[in-house]
Parts: sequence; C-alpha cells; structure tokens
Amino acid sequence: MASKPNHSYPEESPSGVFYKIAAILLGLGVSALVVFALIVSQAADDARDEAQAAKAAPALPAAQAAAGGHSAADHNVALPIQSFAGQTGANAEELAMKHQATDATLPPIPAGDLVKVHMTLKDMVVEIAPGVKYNTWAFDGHGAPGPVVHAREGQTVEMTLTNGGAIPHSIDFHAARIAPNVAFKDVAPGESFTFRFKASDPGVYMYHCGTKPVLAHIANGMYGAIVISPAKPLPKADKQYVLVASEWYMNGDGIAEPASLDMAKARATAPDWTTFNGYANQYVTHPLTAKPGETVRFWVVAAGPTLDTNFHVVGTIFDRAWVNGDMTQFQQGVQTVGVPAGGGAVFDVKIDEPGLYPFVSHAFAHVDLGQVGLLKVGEVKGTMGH
Ligand SMILES: [Cu+2]
Repeated sequence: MASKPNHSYPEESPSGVFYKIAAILLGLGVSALVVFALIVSQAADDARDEAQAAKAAPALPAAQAAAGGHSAADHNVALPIQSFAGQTGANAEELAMKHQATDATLPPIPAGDLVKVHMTLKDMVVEIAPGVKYNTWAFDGHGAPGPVVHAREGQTVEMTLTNGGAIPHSIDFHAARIAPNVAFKDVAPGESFTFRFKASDPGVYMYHCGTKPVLAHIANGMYGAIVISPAKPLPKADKQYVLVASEWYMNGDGIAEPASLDMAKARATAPDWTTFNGYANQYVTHPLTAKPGETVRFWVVAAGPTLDTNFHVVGTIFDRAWVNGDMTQFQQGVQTVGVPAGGGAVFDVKIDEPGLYPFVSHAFAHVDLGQVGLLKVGEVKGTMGH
C-alpha cells in the first residue's frame, strides 16, 4: 500500500497532531483511511470513557469533593485518579493459591531452520490479581503476556497472526530487522498475515501489537517476549525463566465485573496493578524453584506499556548481567539493572544457601502493586513443594 502520510491528514485537531507525531516517531506511513479509522475509534473510546466516567461519578463523592466539585468527566481535572490498587476478591489468599501461575520456564528451541509461530488474537477476560478480572486483547488466547517465542541465532522466524478480535491488530517484533510498514501492518478482524524474519541478533526482546493507539493495545495485554539464543552457547544454566513485566490500568475494581482500560490512568502512568507475567504476586504464592548451587537464568522484558523494571534479586548479586540484552558481553557482581520499557536483559544467579529469594522491580511502588515473586532455593520450611 502506498503511503503518503503528511498531506493526507485532516485538519490539525489535537488527535490529528498526536497521530502525526506518532507516525513520525514510528517512522510509519499512515494512509488517510487508517487515520480516519483511528480517529473514529479514538472518538468511540473517548465516548466510552466519558460514559464510564459518568457512570462512575455518582459513586465518587469523595473524589469529586477532593477535585473541588468537578465531575469525573471534566477533562481539565487530571487528578485525583481513583485507584483500585490492592483491591482483590474476598479470600484473596485462597484465590491466589488456586490460580494457576503462568509457566515461566523458557520453552525449547524448535528444530530445523524455520521456526513457525502462529498466534491467534482473541478478546478475552483474564484474571490479573486474586479475583480481579480484566477485558484483554490477548495474543494466542491465553491472556497476557502472549506465548514466549524461542529461536536460535541464524534461524528464520515465520510469524502468522490471525486476528480473532473485533478491531485491527498487528505484531511488532523488536528482534527483527524488517520494514515495519510491511511486516507489522494492521490485520483486519478475521484475517491472517504471515511474515518472516531472520533471527540475526541474540537477546531477549519484546513483541507487541503496534496498532494505534499503541498505548491502549499494549495496556490491554498485547505483548510478550521472544528469546533469540546465541549461536555460540552461553555458560550453562540449570534453570531458565522468562519474566515479562507490565502494568494494568483499570476503570473499575474488576471484582463484580471485568474492568477495562482506563486510558486517562494509562496516560498518567497511574497503574492499579504491576505484574510479572500478567498476574500480581503470582510467584509469591507459586515460587520459581532451583536447587542450591544451580545457576538460574532470568530472561526479563519490560513490556510497560510505560514503566521500566529495576530488576533485582534480594539476597544475592547477579553473577552475570547481559545489560540491555547485549549478549556480546556481561557485567559481573551487579545488584540492580534497569530494564527499560520496550527492552530486555538477561541475568544469571547462582545461590548456594537454601531460602526464599524475592525478585522484584526495586522501584518499590511497583512491588506494592504486585511486581514481586520468589525464587525458592532448596527446601524451605512452611512452603509448598513444587
Ligand atoms: Cu492490537
């Protein structure tokens, strides 16, 4: 499709400017049709936001009073934002134990030169904290994050995206060197699209939906990790885990009925929950495990949409840290490494002494909101065997 971005824009409305800047930043050509569809969809979002805000308003007398009597729908009032942080269903502990934790184990590399990946996108309700439900747009129909893709440097990845959702979506692999306007294009509902790229750069990378507004698509769960293992093997690791850090912005507590995205909170970076692999605190109740003396490798991606992750394992020091996923060199003896939103890093720890070792984003507001797990080394009294 030919793209002549600049003269096809409508008048400079704020959203027009937004999309123009976004298009320039992304280096994408955007046709008038797509812009029109986006503005219509944005207008629909805004209408829905306002309807939801209006609905929520009667329940928020305190918030309104604090805002000086402005209604929740008054866009000149940025704060206060109603937070649902920490609000779980009743029997939170029981619900957390019952929840099946996302398997963080790095999957094996498929044999052969071609790694075929097929993801179907589905709109679905998932649990993101004990008793807290959210309306996601999910890759591969199992919630957020999407499945971990694992390839070896030199293999070719063939990606097929089938859109089983209600609106256009796309998939952007940070591990690819490819023309994004061709490969990462929008796929209409009911359609499939296939593209290939060479896994030429080892590391751990984010993938995500790149359809505008990207903030909404990522915030709704459209992200995951792709690991490209180096052709020259890394030092041996006994256990390998993939952690995708992300945050959720909700327009309700998600308990009586599923919450949806609160775009104002996403813009203000005021998350209700922050997570590893999509569910708050899931590896606290279902710890990742290792034996004393084993080397554990964490492949970490910060999916955001906006927050970085300051990765740290309490009670130890990274023996190796491939900062920014640069697999040509590692740092030794480091305590905390920033993983930027949209970036990745790889960490080795070898822990000899049995115990419970929390892994966190050391920006502690995010621990409070659920971005914490446990690495259980050896047998620990009072914990379940896994
Ligand atoms: Cu999408």
